Amino acid sequence: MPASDHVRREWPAGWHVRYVETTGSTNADLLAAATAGAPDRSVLATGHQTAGRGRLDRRWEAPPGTNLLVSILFRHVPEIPGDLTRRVGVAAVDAVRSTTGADAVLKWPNDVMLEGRKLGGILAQRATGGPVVVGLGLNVGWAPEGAARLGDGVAVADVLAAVLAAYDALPADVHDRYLQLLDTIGREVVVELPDGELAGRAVDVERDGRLVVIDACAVTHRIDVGDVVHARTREE
Ligand code: BT5
Repeated sequence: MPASDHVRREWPAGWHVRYVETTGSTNADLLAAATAGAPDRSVLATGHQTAGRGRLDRRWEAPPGTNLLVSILFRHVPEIPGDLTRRVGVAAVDAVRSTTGADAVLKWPNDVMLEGRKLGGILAQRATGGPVVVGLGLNVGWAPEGAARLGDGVAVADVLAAVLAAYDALPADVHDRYLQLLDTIGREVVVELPDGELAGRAVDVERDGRLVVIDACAVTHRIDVGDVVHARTREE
């Protein structure tokens, strides 16, 4: 996102948006800022990350000035902290739809997907003392091999403004909307777990965020952490 886009823009009320040209990771910066007293709904966007993080210590890649790279600090943490992550995921999908018309969806737990390819990812981390930082990377002008992007005609700052506005417009209880947007439900999936693999049908997500999968022996599994591969087309 060019700095000029940030400076001239009016952001939705109540969000404290800051932009830096380059940094290590906006999540890491905002976690530090949280400890130093940054206000609720602080938003840090950058044009470039030198150490962008994915989940499970993976990397998040984007060349300078191409994509949305942003983190949001939430001081009011709900009973189920994962609700914040799901809210940002739903807001990201709504923002993509409103700014481009593209039919984005979610893949469990919080990947933003376009036509079966990853368009964006979310990483939530908890700061010392409880506040939560939710980071969103969304491919606008660039995507790695096999991933999706929105395209050159889309302004990164417009997408960020749309994400914040969409977040403001969410219902108090976002669970049903999350389930509606979640392309994973009803699909045959393979879940890559920290200690192996599980194949089965994804049938639900519980309120605490766990994915419910029924395997071939009709055993029900509830999964906290994993990567889902959609094995074949959903049977409607
Ligand atoms: C995620 O992790 O999807 C969470 C990504 C969160 C990134 C944001 S950017 C702002 C904030 N600051 C940070 O430091 N992070 C957050 P995960 O599900 O683990 O996906 C990571 C994997 O996706 C990598 O191992 C790559 O295979 C792939 N990947 C990396 N960059 C990508 C990109 N731009 N688009 C699609 N896939 C990518």
